[in-house]
Amino acid sequence: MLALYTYWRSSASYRARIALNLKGLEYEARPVHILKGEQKAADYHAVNPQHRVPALVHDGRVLTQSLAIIEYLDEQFPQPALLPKDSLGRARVRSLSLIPACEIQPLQNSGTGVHMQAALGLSAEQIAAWRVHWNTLGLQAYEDHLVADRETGRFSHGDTPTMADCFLVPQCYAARRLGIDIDNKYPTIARIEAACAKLEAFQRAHPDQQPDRA
Ligand SMILES: N[C@@H](CCC(=O)N[C@@H](CS)C(=O)NCC(=O)O)C(=O)O
Repeated sequence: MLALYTYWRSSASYRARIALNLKGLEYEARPVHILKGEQKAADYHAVNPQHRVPALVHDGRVLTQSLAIIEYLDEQFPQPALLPKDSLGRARVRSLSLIPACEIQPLQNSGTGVHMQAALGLSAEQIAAWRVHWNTLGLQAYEDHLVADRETGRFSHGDTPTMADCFLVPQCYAARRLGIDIDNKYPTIARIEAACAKLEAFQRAHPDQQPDRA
């Protein structure tokens, strides 16, 4: 049995939803409304003491951190593979995935914004500019990798979706919400995002398709 603690607009939850769908796995969605603070409630603390989504439950065991969740799914349910067979390929896919995971999303996270406002007194406009800054830097680096590397194909790594695409597409969604012009600034990312959008696994994972959509 699989269940996913998720929030419709959470980019980290969106990554896990894509991976579950690519694997063809059915799961129970357990919404956690992070803007209402439900991630800090005592019952969710027992699930994830870090108070973040997503969290995956598989046969009674809880996993946290989207990258760990996706790698776990790839090991438990190997087909279709989301990581390449070769070490260099796996390193490249992890490296691309970690750009959104480590260099962008933590800096744009809702909890980060709340703290910047409370601790530093920053305005909504200043926080939005901060988020645009880190999205722009990270996406430019991702684009430059795609352009430079011969492994780039129809998707971020080769001609089938990998874990990197599970991270890229939600980051594009977040960047577009911030008004970043992905189509003109990052044409290779835009091409891959469009290829992903044609696949049902990505369509079903989209925030607009989630039962807890506001
Ligand atoms: N590194 C974590 C990030 C998880 C994360 O930051 N989730 C956000 C939503 S995208 C969250 O739960 N934020 C709630 C908060 O900061 O209070 C992962 O990849 O799973």
